Amino acid sequence: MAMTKSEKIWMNGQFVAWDDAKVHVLSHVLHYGSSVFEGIRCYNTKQGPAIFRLGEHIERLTYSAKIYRMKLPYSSEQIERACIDTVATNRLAECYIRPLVYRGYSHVGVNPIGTPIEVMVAAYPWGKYLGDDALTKGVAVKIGTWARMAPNTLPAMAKAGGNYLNSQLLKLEAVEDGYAEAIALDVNGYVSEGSGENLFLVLKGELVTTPLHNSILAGITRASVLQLARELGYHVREMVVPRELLYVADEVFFTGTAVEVTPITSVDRITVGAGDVGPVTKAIQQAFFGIVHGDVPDRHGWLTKVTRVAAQARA
Ligand code: PPE
Repeated sequence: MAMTKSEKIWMNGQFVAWDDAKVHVLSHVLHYGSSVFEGIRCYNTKQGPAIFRLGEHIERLTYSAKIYRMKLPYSSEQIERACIDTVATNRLAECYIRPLVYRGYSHVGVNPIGTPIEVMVAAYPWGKYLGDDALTKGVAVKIGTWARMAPNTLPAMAKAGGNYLNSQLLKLEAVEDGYAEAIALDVNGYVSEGSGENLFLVLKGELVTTPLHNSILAGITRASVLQLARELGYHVREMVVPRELLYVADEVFFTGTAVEVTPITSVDRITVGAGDVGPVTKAIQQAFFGIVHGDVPDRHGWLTKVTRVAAQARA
């Protein structure tokens, strides 16, 4: 599953060739997981490439950095520019954008004080997160045996590299056991989220998602889906979810930048609802893809157009 390369990566204010975007092996981040990052999608709309909710993603990046006391050497506006320019310079249309802020090379030792804060932005094509058929056919998931991190251990609100060790344990177990993904419970046994996705349930026509205090990432797709669902006239609710509610829900689906809106057709081999893509999930998918693909007007101002000419002048 090698990734598709693009030409250039933005590294600390400059574009470098993809193969030259390297760090020292004694960089703090490699030893202690000291990074914060984002995942953003750019879609090819009729009006050209457009980045989904760029401002909100970079805002979350600044929150993640703040939580870990990392002083960003660039303004939010400069990092947003770097994202736009990276898409433009690589002449990409549909792609995934990965900004990463990390503690670089100066000394080894847990104490991070004095490590340089480095920033990179890469953009590259990335297909469907859970397989080509996932969006139309749905996926089978299990409840992972690893819990999400407890409150006051690793902050779930920060999208930090180290958090993804927990995600990797969940993912490896799921794949090994023949599932597309794992859903994690929190330390109290309530439903949290997937290894890299937020979770929604449909209960008798009402849309439910787990709240921030169940160790979830405050997903930007989650917020968008909550808003779109309200606009479609659904009752929406953030609610603590016991595991067994997943088994008896009418529909269950994942949301996330990578996963988009992906239906879940079974949990622990128990069929969810009718075992296919439910009507509410379909309606949400339609509303979401309508906007990101530019087929309906961008009434919320969620899309940032990538204009090649302006970006190339800066590159
Ligand atoms: N929870 C987790 C733990 C998570 O990693 C993501 C995004 C979400 C929820 C959804 O958040 P949002 O993208 O803002 O709607 N996961 C990113 C990383 C995936 C990866 O494998 O890398 C993503 O979807 O880009």
